[in-house]
Amino acid sequence: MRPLVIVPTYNERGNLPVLTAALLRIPDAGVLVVDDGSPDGTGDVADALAADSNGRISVLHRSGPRGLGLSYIDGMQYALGTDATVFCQMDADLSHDPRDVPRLLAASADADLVIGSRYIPGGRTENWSKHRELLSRFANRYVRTVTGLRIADVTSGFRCWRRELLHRLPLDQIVSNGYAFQVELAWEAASAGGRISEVPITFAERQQGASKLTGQVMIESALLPWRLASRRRTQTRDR
Ligand SMILES: Nc1nc2c(ncn2[C@@H]2O[C@H](COP(=O)(O)OP(=O)(O)O)[C@@H](O)[C@H]2O)c(=O)[nH]1
Ligand SMILES: [Mg+2]
Repeated sequence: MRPLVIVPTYNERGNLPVLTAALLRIPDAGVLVVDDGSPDGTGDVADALAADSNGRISVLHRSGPRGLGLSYIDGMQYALGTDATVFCQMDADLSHDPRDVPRLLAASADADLVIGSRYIPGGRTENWSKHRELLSRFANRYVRTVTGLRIADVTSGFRCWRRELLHRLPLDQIVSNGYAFQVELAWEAASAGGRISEVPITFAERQQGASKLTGQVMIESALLPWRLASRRRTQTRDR
């Protein structure tokens, strides 16, 4: 198995070196940093880490419109051009514990998409405000109700994909630019008949830097499930 961990960054210069050091301890793992021209110089930090990594870290510097979804699409397209067999995705801010990656990778032996889940038994969040946790739980329930997806943590950004599934997904047709991307790609994975499993994780709130969750991102996330539901109706009609 050759895993490649895709890490989107925007202003994560303090967190990134800690994360990559931990990821490089995983045998044969590569890291792809997708930086959106971070004003704090995360891109330069990433380049320095890459130069010192024996080729295990690569960096994609994006320009143009920034966004988590846009970064993941570029990163996944780049990743599919490498010889990696499994692709993981995780936040750079250490909310996702790099020591959990081997557990997700092991689960990918039996699943095309493994999701690190806060909302199955054994999973939890740490140091999150009550408000943030309620928002996240509500968002998950809302997405499940509108789309019919049966995933407990459908907004989680900690995932591992088998190449066979990821390369079949219509990455060039994804409409979400922001966090809604996670929901849209899970939906595409289920539509493609992918086997999806969840493993419990502890999500710890970041200690350094700031969250980029904005009002605009939340509006996109609120509307996307309805777009997905109507996409399903169109697909059913066309069949
Ligand atoms: N490349 C890129 N990364 C982003 C963008 N927005 C957020 N991120 C990264 O996505 C991950 C999750 O973002 P974060 O702000 O921590 O969201 P939160 O955990 O939901 O509060 C972190 O690694 C961020 O640096 C963006 O516009 N572009
Ligand atoms: Mg975060």
